[in-house]
Amino acid sequence: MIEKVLIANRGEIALRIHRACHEMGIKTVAVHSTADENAMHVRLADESVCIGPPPSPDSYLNIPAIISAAEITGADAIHPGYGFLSENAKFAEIIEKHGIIFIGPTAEHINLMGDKISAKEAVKEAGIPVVPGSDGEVSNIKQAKKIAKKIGYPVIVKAASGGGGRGMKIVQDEEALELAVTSAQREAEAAFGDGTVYLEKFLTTPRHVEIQILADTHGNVVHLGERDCSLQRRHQKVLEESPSPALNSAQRDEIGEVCRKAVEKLGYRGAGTIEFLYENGEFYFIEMNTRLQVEHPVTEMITGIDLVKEQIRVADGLPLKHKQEDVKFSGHAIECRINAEDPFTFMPSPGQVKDYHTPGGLDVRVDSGLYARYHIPPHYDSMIAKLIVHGKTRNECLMRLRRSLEEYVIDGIKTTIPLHQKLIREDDFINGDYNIHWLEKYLDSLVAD
Ligand code: MV4
Repeated sequence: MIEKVLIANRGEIALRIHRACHEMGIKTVAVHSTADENAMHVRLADESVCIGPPPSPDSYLNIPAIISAAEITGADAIHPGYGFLSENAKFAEIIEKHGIIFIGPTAEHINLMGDKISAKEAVKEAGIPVVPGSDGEVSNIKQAKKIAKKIGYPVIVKAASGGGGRGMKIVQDEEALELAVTSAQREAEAAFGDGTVYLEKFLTTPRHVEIQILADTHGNVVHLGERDCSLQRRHQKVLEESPSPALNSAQRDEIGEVCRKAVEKLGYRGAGTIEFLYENGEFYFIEMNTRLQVEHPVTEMITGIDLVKEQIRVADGLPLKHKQEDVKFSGHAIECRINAEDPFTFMPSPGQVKDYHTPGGLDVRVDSGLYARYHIPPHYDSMIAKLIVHGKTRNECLMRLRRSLEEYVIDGIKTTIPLHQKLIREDDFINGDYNIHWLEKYLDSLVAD
C-alpha cells in the first residue's frame, strides 16, 4: 500500500497533490530548490528535501537527486505533477527500477504518446478519428507533394518529437512546401535531436477540445467529458471551461465513448487527456497527454471526482471508484490561469506579494501556493494561481467568476487578473463564440485601439 508519496514538483500542483494524499492518510515528501525554501509546498509537506540550486535542470529535473530523496525518506511512490519530469519515460522507468511506484502511465505508453507519429497511428488503430495527413514520416519532397495534393492545401508540417505547438510550419501552396519541410526537419533536429516530420491538413478555425480519461489496471476505463481550451496565447492556455459551449450531451457521449473504448484497447493506465481539434462538428485527434493537466479542476468541479486520488488509487493497483454510468456531469466550470505577468504585454512580473486575499464562497476554488509576503522566484513558470468557479449554468458560473475576480487581491506584483476581468465581459466569450485564434486576435485589437 502507498503510505508515503514524494511530490516531484512545486507550486500549486504540489499543493494539489499534497491535499489528495493527506485526505487519503498518505504522508508527503516535498522536494525543492534553494529558491523554494519558503514555498508553501515545502511548508505543508510532512518532510522536505533540498534537491539543488534554482535552475530547473539542476533541481526539479535532476533525476538522481529526486530518486535519492525518495530513497532517503522511504517514499513508496512519486507523483510528477505536470511539466518537469511528468512525461519523461526514462524517469518513470528509473523510478520503477528502484522499486518505487510511478504515479502515472507505463514508460511504454509515455513513449508511444511522446512520439506524435506513433501516437496518431496507435489511436487511429484504436478507433479515434485523426487529422488527414501523411500517416507517418514524410522524408522526400516528391512524396510530400503527392500527399499535400491529395489532402488539399493549406497543410501543416509537424515534428514527430514536437508537441504543444513547437516545430510547426503552415504551408499555403505547393510552391512553399519544399522549404517548409526541409526547414522543419532541420529545426526539429536541432530542437529535439530528431528531424522526423509529418504532414497534416491544416484546419483553419478549429476549437481545442480535449477529453479526460481515467483507467485502472483491471481493464476499467471512464471518460470524464471534455474541456474547451481554445482560449490560448502562444500555445499557453489562458482560460478553460467544461462543458464546451460547442458541444451538446449527445456529442459528448459519442466522442467520450470512442475515447473510452480506445484507451481500453491501448491498455493504458492512469489519467490521460486526448486532445482534439473540433471544426464543423467533427473531431480530429492531435495529441494525447499522459499526465495530469493544469486544467483538470474544471473536470473535477463538474463531476465531483478527485482526479489525483484516482491516480493514486490506480497506481496502487486499486480499481477506479466509478463506472461510466456513475459519472454524472453537473453544471458548468471555468478556470482562469493567473500569471505573475503584465496583463496585456505578458511581461513576467516576479517579486514580493504584499497584500493577499483570496475569493471564497459557494463553488469557488483557488489552487495556489501564494501567501502574503511570499517572494515569487524568477526561475520558474509564471502561473501563480488558478481560480476555478462552478455554477449550475454557464451564466451562473460567469456571474460567480466576475465577483470572484473582483474579490481576489494580489498586491505588489502585476497579474493577469485584469485581463480575465475584461475577457469574460466580451460578447464573443459570453456567447461561447470563439476558436483557437480568437484570443490572439482580441489581444491584437486591444493594442491597435
Ligand atoms: C494543428 C492546427 C491546425 N491544423 N493541426 C498547436 C499545438 C499542437 N498541440 C497542435 N497545434 C495545432 N495543430 C492541424 N492539422 C492548429 C494548431 C494550433 C492550436 C491548437 C490548439 C490550441 C491552440 C492552437 C494555436 C495555434 C495552432
